[in-house]
Amino acid sequence: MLTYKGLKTLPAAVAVPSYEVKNVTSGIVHFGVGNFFRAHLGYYVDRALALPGHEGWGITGVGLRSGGRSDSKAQDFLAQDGLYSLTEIAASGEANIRVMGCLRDYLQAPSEPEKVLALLADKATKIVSMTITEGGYNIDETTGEFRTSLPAVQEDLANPQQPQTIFGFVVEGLRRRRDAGLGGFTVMSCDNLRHNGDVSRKAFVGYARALDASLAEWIEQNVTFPNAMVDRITPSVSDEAKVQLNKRSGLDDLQPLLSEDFIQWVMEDKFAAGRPAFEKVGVQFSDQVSAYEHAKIRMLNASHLILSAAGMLQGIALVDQVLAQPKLHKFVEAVMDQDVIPTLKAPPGVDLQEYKRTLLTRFSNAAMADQVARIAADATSKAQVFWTETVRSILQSDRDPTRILYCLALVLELLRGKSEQGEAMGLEEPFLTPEQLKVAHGDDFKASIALPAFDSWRDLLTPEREAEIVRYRELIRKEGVLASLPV
Ligand code: CS2
Repeated sequence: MLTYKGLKTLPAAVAVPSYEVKNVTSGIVHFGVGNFFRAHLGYYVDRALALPGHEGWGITGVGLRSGGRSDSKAQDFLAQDGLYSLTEIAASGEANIRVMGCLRDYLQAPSEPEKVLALLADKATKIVSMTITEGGYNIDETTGEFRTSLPAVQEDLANPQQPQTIFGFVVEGLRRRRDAGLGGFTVMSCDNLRHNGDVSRKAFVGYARALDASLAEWIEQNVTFPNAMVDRITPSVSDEAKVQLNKRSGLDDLQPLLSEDFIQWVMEDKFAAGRPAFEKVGVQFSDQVSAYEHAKIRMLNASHLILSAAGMLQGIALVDQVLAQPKLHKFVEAVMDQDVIPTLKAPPGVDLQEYKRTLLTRFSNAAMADQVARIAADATSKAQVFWTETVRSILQSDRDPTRILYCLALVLELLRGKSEQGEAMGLEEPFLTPEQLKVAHGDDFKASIALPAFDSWRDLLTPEREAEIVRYRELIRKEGVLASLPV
């Protein structure tokens, strides 16, 4: 097993931390210790820990769930002294393997809530970061406000000292800091949202305001919420893939991780309580983050969702295999060329055509074996976050709306939950109510267009456009995805 003690005797091809892992303490608390976090923030922090004077910037991970896989993950992290291996594989097949020492502790919030709160209130904690998914910020996409009506939020508001949600934990931690005369920290979202810092501010301050207006004001003054664009394709690792990764590395890692070799993080330099020298390890600081966010979300994530919806319907499991179909390749490229790029402002120094070509190469990286099911999960939140600006720009202009209307039909067919072969897909839609799920699975085309997921462009859906979406749905069902693609 991978442990601190065994670090010195690992296979030569595996890079190990050049810093003394044992001396590292936590300055960052991260909620949502998934694969993306471990391959992205974990990667940058691991590099930063090798810089002089950085031993206070380790990470304590916090899991918000307990039971089943959450428990076994927690046990694995603790058994391995927080160490894990990352295998990066380029589209060319070239691999690079390293052991990361950045994760210094792991807490499960449901069973150790006091420990989590004490850590948040500790002055050593300077950054609280999170990967809680696009839908996890509990923002009403139409009003842009935090939804206090959610039952778990209501419970936290009624018992703020025994929180269950991330909002409850972070705000109670901040209350304790304020009462102890300490300063705030930086709340750093690492999720794929447009303006993820601004959205986090809305969420955390919105929750605090519902609890205590003066605390909300203190948070506004003492906590910063930098916006950031995060990027690295990080597939899920099946048990079989774990065996393969360990075979390749020669390690016996309980939680081996795989990612592409590409990585990017563009962030605003707004840190309330200091930060590692991230600029020395490849992070780009910029005051024009939103241009990068828009390009990444509207090109990468939006295309990913198209490929995944198509793949799920076709019964093709992997992104590179979906893209290998020339018609789908052509369609995704046409959406980027004709619907996205013309309505997008290029980030400084970025050529969007070049960016598109790089994306297509990244998507075609077969070694990732990136699962369409991973990307299709929570498609209703993702479609809103990744597609809204493109859908609105096209439907508001006199450009041809064909491809966009087809994409809307595609996502509705995905939500129906049945592949072209008639098989149930087992979709994960954590934010749909049982009634909404019933509508999504059903055959009433009009009712499904009325789902709240379509609210962000509802005003632009004329009866003709709705009829076009329905027509495409019928066509997809009759002829299948490939034959019905408008290319
Ligand atoms: C994917 C992302 O889940 C998704 O929707 O598009 O996880 C994607 O792999 C990352 O954003 C890449 O940076």
